This record gives sequence, structure tokens and C-alpha cells, in this order.
Amino acid sequence: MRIIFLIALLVISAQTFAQHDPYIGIIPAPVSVKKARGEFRLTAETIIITDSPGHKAVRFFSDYLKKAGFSNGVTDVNSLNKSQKGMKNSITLSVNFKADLPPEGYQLLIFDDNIILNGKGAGLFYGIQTLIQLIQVKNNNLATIPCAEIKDYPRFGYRGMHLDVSRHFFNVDFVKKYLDVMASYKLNTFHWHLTDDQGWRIEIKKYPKLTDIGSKRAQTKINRAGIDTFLYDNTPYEGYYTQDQIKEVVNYANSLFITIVPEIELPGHSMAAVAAYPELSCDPNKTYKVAETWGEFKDVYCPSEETFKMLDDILFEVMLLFPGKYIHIGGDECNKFAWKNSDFCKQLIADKGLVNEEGLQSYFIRKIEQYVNAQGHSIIGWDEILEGGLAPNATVMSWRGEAGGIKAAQANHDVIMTPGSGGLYFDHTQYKSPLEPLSIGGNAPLSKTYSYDPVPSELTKEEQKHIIGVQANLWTEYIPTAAKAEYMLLPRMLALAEVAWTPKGNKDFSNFSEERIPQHLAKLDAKGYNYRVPVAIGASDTVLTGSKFTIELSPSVEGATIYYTLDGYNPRETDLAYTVPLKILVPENKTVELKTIVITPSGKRSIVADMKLQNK
Ligand code: TNX
Repeated sequence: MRIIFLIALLVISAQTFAQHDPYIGIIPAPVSVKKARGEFRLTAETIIITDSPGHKAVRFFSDYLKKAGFSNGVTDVNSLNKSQKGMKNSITLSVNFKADLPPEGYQLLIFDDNIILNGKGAGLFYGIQTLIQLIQVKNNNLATIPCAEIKDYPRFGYRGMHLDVSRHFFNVDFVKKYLDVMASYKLNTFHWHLTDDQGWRIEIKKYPKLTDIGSKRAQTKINRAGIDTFLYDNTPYEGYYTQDQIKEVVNYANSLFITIVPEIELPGHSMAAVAAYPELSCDPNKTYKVAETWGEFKDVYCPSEETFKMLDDILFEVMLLFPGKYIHIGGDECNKFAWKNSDFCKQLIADKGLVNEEGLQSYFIRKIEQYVNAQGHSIIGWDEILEGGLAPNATVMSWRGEAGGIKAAQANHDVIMTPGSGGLYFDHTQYKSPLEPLSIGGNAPLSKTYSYDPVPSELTKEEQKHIIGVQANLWTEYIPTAAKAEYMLLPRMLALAEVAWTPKGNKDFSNFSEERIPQHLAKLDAKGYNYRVPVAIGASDTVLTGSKFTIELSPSVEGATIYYTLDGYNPRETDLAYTVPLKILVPENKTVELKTIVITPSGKRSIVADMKLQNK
């Protein structure tokens, strides 16, 4: 009896939850949601009608239904007779409709007897993603969808997530899983950081040593930055993608309306390539090795004709594999030491009338841009490509704050904002605590990522149009496993999605983090993702003063339990579970420590949050 009562209570609270949430659980929050009474009931009898049976979004939806246990096929609208048209208990997915929608936009109308989804291209796909988020599967005969009218389209056309596969390698299955989660949150660009000092990870047929030698390093530095004595793991490391695997990933991304931007780093971050082909460097007689530590290295590509020939050949193969508009050519952190010590470079600077080594960097990028443009593609570079003068058609990725992006937009160049200072470096920690795993440094809590606005106010309306989008980066120096990559990615990627998609005026961090995130984390858990379990809502590492406290908490993941202690020990499953607000009395001149932990049904744990309640 008590259990039934408890379940009823839970159901009621889940419903009131949804009623309070203006976005009915959807992430990223849509442009407009009109909630209505009632629900659509998806059953085995529901017919799914479309005017575009071959559409990738339609296929995605029918695959989803199959996996959820529904065997309803999709019916071509042209095969229906008159009496079947406008049928009750139907879901219509349509690309031919009257409504006026911006690019990638959709309209989703959920009534109690039918559902209509209108959208073209990616728009239909994003409508499907929203619909799937709303579906509550009860069993394989029934799912319910709350009635609502949704109109939606993105704030930015470029919504990116980056992955560094050089510092640590992530296999094809992982990359697909990464793309899956990106697509379900309406991110549309995957920036694949394929080469760096510590490993070359893409097969280039013309230069096999790039992977034979360049994809392998002897060992890896394992201790954190800022300690003088380097500690190594003494373990060889390797990995790369064959061109067939690359094609497989490109096709997979395409089915999810994701474009891949491959990055081939130049002229710096090129130790792996230089180790394979020393003739690419300014001192070919030296021996080089694939880097085993992190940071900037002195040996970079030499701006010789031989180097350009080879880079053009490499980029040629890359452009055959990646059909998207953009090729990312890096450009960041190019140490000028080797160039400054090279007679060849000194002569080249004089011959070309360049000012200095920065001019040489600009010369380098311009030559590469010319080649890439001639093949019908455009380049993106990190903001250092501004130094010495921007290549004429380049798009700038602003990572060292926003200054580079602002300057580029003012010079009429397109910009993608990805500043580390804006909470977009997911290799930074998510909470300042020694209990968080090792990171490269920096702190980027969910709230910081969420509150980032990619459009700087110092730009004019016209200049603001050059901010084509936003991206977060996952550099992997200290991320050697898939589980840790997911931990660092989630839930921050959901905040990024809202930054990239949702109109600024619809953003609301407490609604996002307290109402929607807990539901999504439970869903991600069910899909097999790892993620950082946030500390309980209402808990934090903090000191509060007073004598009488009422502490209200709620789980950061739906269905999880909060355990707590008041004895100073770290809480675990054997401790008291939080059920009702805690009334705590603190004697004069004493401190009571309330320690909490969130543990999910699948066993994932938050770090321990420590609240000191002080009566002084
Ligand atoms: C800077 S962001 C880099 C990367 C590092 C990263 C670590 C950028 C263009 N360059 O090479 O991995 O910092 O946060």
C-alpha cells in the first residue's frame, strides 16, 4: 500500500514538474512552445504518413520506433486512398507544407488524435529529434506524447562540437556515439582534430609514413601540467583511421545532418608529421620523434616549396574524403624558433618583402588557402591566423577569448566563437574540487557554459552577422578513455546546444539545470552514456551561518537518490537517504557538516558536496 502511494506521489510530482516547465523538457529550448491539455497515444494502430519516404529524417524515425518496440511502418501519402487521408491516430511527416519556416526550422503540432510535423531537410530531422524527446514509451504497445504546438529554428547555422583524436585516439564506434548525442541535441558540425604533435590519425595514401610512423608514440606524459618532473606511462600508443573508416564516419554523420570539418594542423602542432617526413622541417638532418608531452614544440613545417607540395597533396586526399565546405587548417601556437634560426626562412622573408616571422605565418596560411579555395573549399583557422594579416577568405575560430573574433568580424570575415574563457573548453573541470578528475586546468562549470553569448555587444548589427556560430572543444591531453571523454562532454554539451540553438530571451538556467537536465541525464544513462553526475540541486561546497537550517535538496538525475551524513564522514549508499527537507539545529559556536552524494540507479556517483553550517 505504501509503495503504491509512493508511486502515485512520484507520478503526480513528475506531472507537476512538466506543467511548470515552459519547454516541456525539450533541450535545446525551442523558439516557441504552446502547451495544451491532453496527450497523443502512439499505439500499434497509429499510422505514420509521409510525403517523403526516402528522407533521412523519416528513416531515422522509423529506426527509432523499431528500437522502441513499435513495428508501425511508414506509409507513403500517395499510396493512401481518399478516406484514409486526414485519418485519426496518425503522425504525418511532411516536407510540402504552407508554413513559412527559416532554414533548419520545423513546426510540430501535437493533438490528441494526430500529430503533424512540417520541416524541410534538416528541419524535418530536428522536428523528429524534438518529437522523440517528447515520447514517453510506456511499453511496446503504448507511448504518450503531450499535446503542444511548437515552432522552432536555430539561432546559429554553425553549431559545433570538436574532438581531439591526436592526443588520445577514439575509435570509429566512439565517434559515431559522439555524433549520435550531438544530433539529438541539434548540433550540426563535428570538428575532427585529426593531426597534432602527438599523433597523425588519418591515412594518406601518398604518404604512408604519416601513419606508419606518425600515428605512434613511445609513451605518454601522465602527470598534470605545472610540475617540473614529467612522469611517463612507459607504454607505446597508436591509432589512426583508414580512409574507408573515414568514409564510413562521413556517411554516418551525413545521415544525422552533421557536417564534418576535418582539421589538418599547420604550420605548428606538426611534430608527428615532421617525425615521419623530416624534410618537412627547416632542419631535415635532425631526428624527430612523435611528441610524448603537451604544449608547444619548436619544430614546425618549413615554408618551402617541397612542404607546400606535400601539404597540397595531403589536403587533396582530405578534400576527396570530406565533402563539406570547410577544411580547418589549424594555424594556432606556431612556435617561430625554427624559422628564426633558418637561413632559408630569413631569405624568404626578404624575397617576399614580409615584415617578420609573423608575416611568414600569414604567407604560409595564404598559400594553403589559395590551394584549398581552388579545390572549391574554404579554410577555417584558429585566431592566430590574424597575426601578420588574415588570408582573404578565411573564417576565424576565436579561442583566446573573443578579441580575435571581434577583429575578424570587423574586417568582414566570418567567425566561430569558441573561447576558453567562455566555458567552451570541455577539457576544463566542471566544478572546483579536488574530487574532480585530473584536467588540463581551468574551470568551466555548466552555468558558465550555459551563460555564454557568442555575439559580442561591441559589434555593429552588420558585423554581428559574421558570427556564424559557436563551438565547444574537447582537447584530450588528459582524457585517455571514452568514459572520461563522455564525463567531460556531458552535460556541458547540452548547455552548448542551448547557446547555439535557443533564442537568447528563452534561456533560463534554473529551468534548464533543475527541471530539464535531470530528465535528460536519466535518458542519457539509459542510452549508455557516461556523464558527470552534478551534485544535488540545492547542495554545494559552501559555508552558511545561522543556528536553524531547513535544507531542501533534489536529485540532479531523475530517479537518483541523495545520501547524506551529518557526522563529517563521506556519504555512501549505506547512509541515510534524503526524502524530506532536513531541519538542522546548530549549537552555539559549533559547525555541522552536511555532506551529500547523488547515486543513480545505474551506480553513477556525484562527487561529495560539503556544506558547512556554522553558528558562530
Ligand atoms: C590550446 S585551443 C590548444 C590545444 C590544446 C588546448 C588545451 C588551441 C587552438 N590550441 O592545442 O590542446 O589549448 O586546452
